[in-house]
Amino acid sequence: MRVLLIWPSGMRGKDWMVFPLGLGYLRNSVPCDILDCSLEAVDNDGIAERARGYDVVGITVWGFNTQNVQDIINRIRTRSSAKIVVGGPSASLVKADYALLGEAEERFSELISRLAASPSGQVGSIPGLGIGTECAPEMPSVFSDNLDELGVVDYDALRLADYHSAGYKYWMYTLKDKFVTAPIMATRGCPYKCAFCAGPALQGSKLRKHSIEYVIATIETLYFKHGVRQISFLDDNLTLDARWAKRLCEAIIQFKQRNAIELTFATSNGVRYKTLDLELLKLMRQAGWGEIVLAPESGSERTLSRMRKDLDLDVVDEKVALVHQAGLNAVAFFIVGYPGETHSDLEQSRNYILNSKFDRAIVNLFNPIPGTPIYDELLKTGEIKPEEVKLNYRSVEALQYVTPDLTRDALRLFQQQVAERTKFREMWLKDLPLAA
Ligand code: B12
Ligand code: SF4
Repeated sequence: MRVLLIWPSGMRGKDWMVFPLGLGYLRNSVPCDILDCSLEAVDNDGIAERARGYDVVGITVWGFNTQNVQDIINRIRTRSSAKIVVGGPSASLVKADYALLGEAEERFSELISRLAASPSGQVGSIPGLGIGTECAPEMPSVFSDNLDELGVVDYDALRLADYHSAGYKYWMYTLKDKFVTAPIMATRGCPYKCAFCAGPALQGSKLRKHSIEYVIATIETLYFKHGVRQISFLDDNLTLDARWAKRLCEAIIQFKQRNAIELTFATSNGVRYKTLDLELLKLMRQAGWGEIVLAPESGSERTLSRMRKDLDLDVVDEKVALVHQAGLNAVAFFIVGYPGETHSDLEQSRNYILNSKFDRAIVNLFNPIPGTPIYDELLKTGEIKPEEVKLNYRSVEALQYVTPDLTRDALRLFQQQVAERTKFREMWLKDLPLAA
């Protein structure tokens, strides 16, 4: 079977790019070509042209590019009889021949084998597989326990060097252009159930980990072969298993000492509070972390409960103090405009942000993300419509959804009032030894 995987246009903005790490794993289980539209200037007709001659075309779908992907699919259909498979966080929102939801390495390989065996496209059932245009498949619930078996990501095949030339930076804003960066995902799965998040649906609720040896080998390749000097762990919860995380930090420290090198790390999606202790934080500092991102998300207990965040705000100050004691900066994520929020909730969040000991707050406007429990809830109540999904986190004007008790003016005012606390301090990581 000739398989083409497409990383569609829309995965790159003015100052951000999403690296196609997922395709790196998929290509380990299914031999394929990759068309990366973030790196190649090709319009949707050009993409359809490139798809000619393939038996299967797979396309990644995220919430913000569903319409674009649908257009690509429609154009491919006019030129080719390839079977079209969609995957990724928002695969269920487009109409293709097959939609394979969630983490997909093993099931994608199974699907390709079955397609090879059945020219008519009768593939039977596979967990999380939707067939045809009308189905809304259920998320699969069981995923591979042995992550190492998914193989080593070939960053050359994903054209990491071209990403660097194109200006790929991830979580580098405090360091400007000092370091060359690359992403790694060391663990998958999250046992929490925050209503605004699609993470657990995509990768399941069980925490699964690569071996420490696997992670160190990847770090080694990134450092020596690709010149990477800062690594971003994309994990939803890198430190959830604190014992494992401590062993990882110790292994990183030894690796750096053995090779007499400098390398910095980030866990930019944040870590949960519960398992953070001083020993772990000090090890992270020693391993090369400069800041820890935490996610209180709101200063209102009522909103936190609606978010199903499972977080006690009293614990937050205690943990921020530990972060500081370990010599790290503390960054905090917040969401404002969450469904059901009132002016009183906003006031509590505002006071919380203004009085907190965080070094910086990142305030995102609430967006209903397809694949999340709150999205389904808002669909059911009729507060949102599925057709148009446009995610944006900073511009109040462009917000698609504003919760009934709030107004755009109130959200704008909130942004102004906390603006001072959201600023970067240029010299934050000044104490970190900088890599050559
Ligand atoms: C890291 C990350 C980012 C990073 C990406 C950095 C990078 N990669 O270089 C950044 C910060 C750029 C980012 C941005 C955003 N992100 Co984000 N991100 C993630 C995160 C944590 C990991 C993504 C990742 O790389 N996973 C690793 C690989 C191995 O997995 P994967 O990509 O999912 O691929 C697997 C499957 O999806 C599937 N698959 C993928 N493609 C295909 C194709 C086919 C054909 C098949 C069969 C299968 C398949 O198989 C792959 C292997 O198992 C996920 C949550 C998560 N746990 O996955 C959220 C997540 C994907 N992000 C999300 C969102 C909403 C965003 C933003 C819109 C938010 C924002 N603040 O702006 C932006 C988008 C960019 C923008 N500004 O508009 C949502 C997506 C929801 C949705 N339905 O689209 C997620 C699920 C988190 C959440 N809050 O729920 N993100
Ligand atoms: S926000 Fe973080 S803790 Fe909550 S469900 Fe998503 S990944 Fe898990």
